[in-house]
Amino acid sequence: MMPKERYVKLKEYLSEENPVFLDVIEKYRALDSVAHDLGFLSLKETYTSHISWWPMISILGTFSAGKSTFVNDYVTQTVQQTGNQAIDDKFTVICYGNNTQAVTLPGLALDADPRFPFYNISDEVNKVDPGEGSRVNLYLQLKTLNSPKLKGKILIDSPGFDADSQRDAILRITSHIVEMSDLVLIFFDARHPEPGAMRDTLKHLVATTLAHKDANKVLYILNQIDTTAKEDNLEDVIGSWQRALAQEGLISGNFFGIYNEDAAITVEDNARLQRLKGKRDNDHARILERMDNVGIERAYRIVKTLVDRAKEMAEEQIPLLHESLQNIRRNVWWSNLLAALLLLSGLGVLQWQFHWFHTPTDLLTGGAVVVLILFGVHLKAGRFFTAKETEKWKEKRPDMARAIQHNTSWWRLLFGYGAHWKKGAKAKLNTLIVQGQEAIQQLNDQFVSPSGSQSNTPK
Ligand SMILES: Nc1nc2c(ncn2[C@@H]2O[C@H](COP(=O)(O)OP(=O)(O)OP(=O)(O)O)[C@@H](O)[C@H]2O)c(=O)[nH]1
Ligand SMILES: [Mg+2]
Repeated sequence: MMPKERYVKLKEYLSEENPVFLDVIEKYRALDSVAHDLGFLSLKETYTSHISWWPMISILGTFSAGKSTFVNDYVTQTVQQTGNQAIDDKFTVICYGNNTQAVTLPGLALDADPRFPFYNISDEVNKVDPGEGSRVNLYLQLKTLNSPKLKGKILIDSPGFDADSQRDAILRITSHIVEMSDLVLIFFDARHPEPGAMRDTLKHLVATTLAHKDANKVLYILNQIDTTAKEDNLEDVIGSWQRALAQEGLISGNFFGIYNEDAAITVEDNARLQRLKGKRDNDHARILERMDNVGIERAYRIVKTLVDRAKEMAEEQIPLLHESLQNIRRNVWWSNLLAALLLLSGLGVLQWQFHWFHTPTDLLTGGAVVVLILFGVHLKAGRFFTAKETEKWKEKRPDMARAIQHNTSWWRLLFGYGAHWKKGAKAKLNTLIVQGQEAIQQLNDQFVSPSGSQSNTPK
């Protein structure tokens, strides 16, 4: 899909949801156009395909913690298998579909579809685990399901996380998911009251989420707290779990304790049951509220990503590109100068020894030949130094490599880039940053009541 069609489609999908998006899509378009001009994006690409326009909830956690059971309960259908040994070996993206039966599609469907947050994930996976990207079907699948709960959002269920036996590909996908999600639920399991055995797993999950700027989107959920009924030690278990998290650096956070009523053990003691149920009902309701409001978080994320992208381009990409182009240009000019000196001194020697040039026509012809040769040198040197600089970036930053190629035509290397090149782009980006901040205020006006408390319902 070309960017132009994509803008139209996105507007079509999103305008009903929130009129702010119409504006935001235009801003993405403006950002794309700066990137197209500078060459950071090819004309076929658009930043609108680098983010998830769907509100996205991901469910991560230790194996057999009850992730899939929770998902099934949420969508009120058995879409995922559950069981007491490691069941899931893939990330499953679950979204709404019209079909009466749940349909499972291979990971390739996600990799190739720009509407989903895994577009081109195989490239990402290849970067950390060469060759593994082509086996994306091993890691990902898509399920569509006719559940009203899923309308307008996607859910991701994941394989049980085990830091010891984790492949780079899985780690890469996990951090990609945390990055893209509006809400991340991390499940732990109260059957392991001594989280020591889970230390590495804990460490990794907490590190991945702590590293994230937007920590509020991560909910830490101790699941299966019904199992504490036997020894009646709910507080102890919660306490030791929170201490274990604190040891990994997570001091404050959104902590919850829940269980699934259908999967729970039978609790004979009615007082214990009521206490557990009280905790569960309260925490479960809070989790569901966050899940239901994920559309709001998505709106902020989309605008924030725009602002971050614009800042990155202005503060990082453009200065880097400028420096690279200056390098190339300097080297090309030195080559030109050296070639000119060599040529002129060579001709000087010839004239002195053999008296080649007699008439003005001779001089003119000689001059023309010199200019031609110098032009040839310019082209060759341009190509040589451009290739060298491109090579430097190719692996790390394909966007830089592309932009260098884009900005090194022979005439640009000869006459420079124009004084307005950098200034113009930066001015446009600064406008976008300011407008993005205004859009955030617009969202605040919609979602936040004047008293400052979250009203959570769009006007
Ligand atoms: N007692 C109790 N058992 C639960 C609860 N939730 C799930 N279970 C059981 O725990 C087992 C594992 O549940 P799953 O939902 O498959 O766990 P998962 O996290 O998806 O596991 P993997 O996909 O293998 O990582 C199943 O046998 C569930 O019936 C709960 O709240 N309490
Ligand atoms: Mg599962």
